[in-house]
Order: sequence, then structure tokens, then C-alpha cells
Amino acid sequence: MKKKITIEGMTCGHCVMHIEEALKGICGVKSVKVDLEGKAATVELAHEVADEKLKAAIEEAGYEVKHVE
Ligand SMILES: [Cu+2]
Repeated sequence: MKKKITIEGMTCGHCVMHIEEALKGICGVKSVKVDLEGKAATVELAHEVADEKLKAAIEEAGYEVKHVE
């Protein structure tokens, strides 16, 4: 299962790492791939994780979530 998250506010590789770590800290997240230029993160999930949970982790890290699909 995969989800794509559209994120606003990433500007550099540090932001990418910050978001990767925030998402990897969530139970159920198997892997994370962040696309800086595409302003998105793709997460692979071991089991269902609520969109709200993904969103909260990113917002806590200081970025804005536009969309989860
Ligand atoms: Cu940055």
C-alpha cells in the first residue's frame, strides 16, 4: 500500500531528511521517498496509517501538507 503526500515548504536536502525522519517514526511506515522538486513524499505502508497521522507528523516537523492520496 502506498500513499502520496503533497508538501509545501521544502527548500533543500535538509528539509527532505527532516521529513523522511518524521515519517519513518510512524508505526506502519515501511519506507519513505521524498521528491524535493516534485514537492511530494511517497510512503510505503506495512498496514493502514490514517492520513491525519501522516499529516500531523509533517506539520509537526514544520511543513504544510496540501494533499494525501
Ligand atoms: Cu531545507
